[in-house]
Amino acid sequence: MKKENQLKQAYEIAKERYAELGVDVDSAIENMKKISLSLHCWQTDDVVGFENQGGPLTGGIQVTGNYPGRARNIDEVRTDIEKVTSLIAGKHRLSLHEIYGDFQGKVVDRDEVEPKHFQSWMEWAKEKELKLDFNSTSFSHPKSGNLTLANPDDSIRNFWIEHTKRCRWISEEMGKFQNDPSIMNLWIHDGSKEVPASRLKYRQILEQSLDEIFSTPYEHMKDCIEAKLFGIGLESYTVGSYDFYLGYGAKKGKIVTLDTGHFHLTESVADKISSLLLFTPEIMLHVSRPIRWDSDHVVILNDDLLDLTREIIRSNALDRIHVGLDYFDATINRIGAYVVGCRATQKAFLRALLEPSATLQKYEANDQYFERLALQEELKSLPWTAVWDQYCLQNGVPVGEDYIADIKKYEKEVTSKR
Ligand code: RNT
Ligand code: ZN
Repeated sequence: MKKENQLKQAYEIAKERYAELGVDVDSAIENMKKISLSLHCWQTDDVVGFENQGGPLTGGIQVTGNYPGRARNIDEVRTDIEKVTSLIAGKHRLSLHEIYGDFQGKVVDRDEVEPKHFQSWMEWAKEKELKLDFNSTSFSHPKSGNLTLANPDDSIRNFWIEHTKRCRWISEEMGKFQNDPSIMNLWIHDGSKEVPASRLKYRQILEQSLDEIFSTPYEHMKDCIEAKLFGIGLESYTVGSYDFYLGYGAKKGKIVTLDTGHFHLTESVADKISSLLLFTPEIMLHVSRPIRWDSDHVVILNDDLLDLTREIIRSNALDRIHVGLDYFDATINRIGAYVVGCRATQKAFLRALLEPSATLQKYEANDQYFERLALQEELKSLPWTAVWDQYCLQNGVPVGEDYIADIKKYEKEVTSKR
């Protein structure tokens, strides 16, 4: 109780301090309700999935580490996700990859998958008040190779077209079932280790494949397309580059996914938000943390993340943004990895919501550049942590570092026994 009173006092002081700058702290907390995180199911099990013919992870992505406690079956993934959501405020979503289907021990190839393989997921998600998003899976399969939808060999290309079409159908059924559009992300690793003789050829094939895939209109799902800089073993050329998908998305009205790990390290992903908002319908984010390359480190509260969330809030774009997470760390407690990344993302949004953006924009319009710089600098040391604590308290989730003990307990009782 004493601690709660202290937090309350700290919050009241913070509220007054922010009010001096014209910021309504209660409405910032209220606005946090608009931010649902789409949790990436693959942090629970190192992107392995439950396909009975599934081979090792391929496709230019890699998970490092072998910390004990990986989820080995659907029930374990679900229990882990339930644990994660109990430690983060708000209502969230779960993003499933096709390889996480409930195949009931049968071998279901990627061109045979159907909505029924996700029925139990839909029912479970409904019970847990989670909405589902979806992803086609073109990696970790005998037909993955270096080229899938951009493959000149029609038998392979058609296999992946069929897979992706079915995934859209599944996503549509999820959307219908949950009465809320399911967001389907399409990412393929297609590329080559050495410089190809024709860069154009494979991009033309990919464009045709996408046109075919998207030819069926749906109402309860939304398509998004994710670019990448390079994959491991495919360093010289990526068919689905950012230019490719940006052009495709702008021309055909598709959502472009921005994975924060998929750009040159000095490139600002935050800077892309305002351009995408002008030329594409909505934006899907894969919040990640690259260290020297697309290493998928656990998301932390760093400047890149703060810049990104600030851009979204400054553009007043919350209703056009989908916030997915995408990282996989198997070197530490996986639930802990999840919770740290989720909470960091929420903190970044809260800090962005606490910005007196009207004042900053007024300074800018009046050429008051010193004032603009000074205020931005001072905002960094305002008592946002008191607001964060209050947000956690109000939502009945652990305050501060209290979740660490909770996760250690879950490790002792659940994951360490796997
Ligand atoms: C890979 C992409 C992609 C994957 C997931 C598993 O570089 O980021 O989003 O991480 O589909
Ligand atoms: Zn991604």
